[in-house]
Amino acid sequence: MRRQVVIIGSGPSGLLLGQLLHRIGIDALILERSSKEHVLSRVRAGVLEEGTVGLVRATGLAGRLDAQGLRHDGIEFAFDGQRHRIDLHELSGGKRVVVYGQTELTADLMAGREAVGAETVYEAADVMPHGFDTDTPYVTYVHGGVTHRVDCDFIAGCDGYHGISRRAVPAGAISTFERSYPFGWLGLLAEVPPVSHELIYASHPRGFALCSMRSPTRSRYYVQCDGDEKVENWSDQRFWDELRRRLPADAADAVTTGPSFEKSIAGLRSFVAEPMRFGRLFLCGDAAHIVPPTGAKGLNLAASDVHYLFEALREFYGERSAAGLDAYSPRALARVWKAVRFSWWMTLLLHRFPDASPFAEKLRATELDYVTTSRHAAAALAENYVGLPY
Ligand code: RFL
Ligand code: PHB
Repeated sequence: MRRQVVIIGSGPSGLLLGQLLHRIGIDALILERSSKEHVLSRVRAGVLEEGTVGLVRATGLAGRLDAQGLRHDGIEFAFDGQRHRIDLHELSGGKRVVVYGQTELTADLMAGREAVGAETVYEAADVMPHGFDTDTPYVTYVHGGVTHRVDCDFIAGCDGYHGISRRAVPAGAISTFERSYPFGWLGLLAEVPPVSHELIYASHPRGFALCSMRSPTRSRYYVQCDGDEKVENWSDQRFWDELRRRLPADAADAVTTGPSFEKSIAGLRSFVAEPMRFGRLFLCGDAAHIVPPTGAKGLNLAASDVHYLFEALREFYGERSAAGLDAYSPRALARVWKAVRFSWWMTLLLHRFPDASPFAEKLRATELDYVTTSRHAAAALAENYVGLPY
């Protein structure tokens, strides 16, 4: 079998890239390790930058996103019993974010792919990229007990942090930079109206809490928990009690509780692999970098990587120029590191660190005060939160 591009992974980065390539007549096969149902069951991101929304529109599949996505002009920070609004729209010169679940976006992109008959192999086992340091790369995989080989021009490694693409690169060719944080986020999804029409990022002596949403009737909440915490230890009642304790009284009183239909714990880490290109293998999204979710940047970085890679492939096939491909890694990494910095900063600002010195706590309180009282500091936050330009 021969394809122009093989995409490993059917998360948002693989699906976005596949659809954009399809629209300009470039033939791409997606190989996904899991089943379609499993991919669609993962509850993850919720905040989309305008650039991400623009990319989804370019796939022609933004109908539901445009109709149901919630446009947000601001966020709130809550601490010391008070709520402070940050006017993202005004401070960023007219930009905003859109709240729309990653699960819904994935479903839209998968449906669009199926509608045009573009092929995805689900439950592809032992996927392995080969020969990417030559002009004749290929990918092997096992499906239904049969080993297949696909020859191609390029391989896009869109297979997330635990994928094979990054691990297929010889250790000496890659540098990694990492920081883990000594806590996790326990997330809960429930069919109840959100506590407020905007997101609330709350910093409290008991730990961080986040009030987010998926729709006017569906809420997504998170509380900071210990890194080794088990989800079985958290009844819904315990979660709601803990969430309310960490919010200012007026917000706590406005929380509508109800049975959860999803609860999970995610660890927090920052990770970057450099470079993001190895010959004819290109890493995209979580395969190359991870950010803690505090800045709502993971999915948006996957989208900006896709933007750079798509433009480079378009240029290659359209004009036979490799300039975009050569620039891919430095371009993508420049934006990645800015989002890594912002996500790290938001994480430090809002979480309780178990080993924080009294001095560090004083500085953290001062920074919260500064960012909610200085227009310049708030504008820097807003510029990053709505998304830096591509
Ligand atoms: P994904 O989504 O991990 O998809 C990778 C796909 O590759 C498949 N795969 C393989 N396929 C074939 N062979 C192999 N060997 C394979 N190994 C893996 C996997 O099954 C999977 O289908 O990566 P992608 O596409 O790069 O997308 C990245 C985003 O999913 C991620 O960055 C975001 O979810 C992060 N994130 C957030 N990002 C935001 O922009 N805004 C947010 O508000 C936000 N909130 C979050 C988040 C992530 C969270 N968790 C769970 C870590 C909130 C949370 C709690
Ligand atoms: C979410 O809605 O899942 C969400 C929102 C904002 C974040 C992280 C996650 O910073």
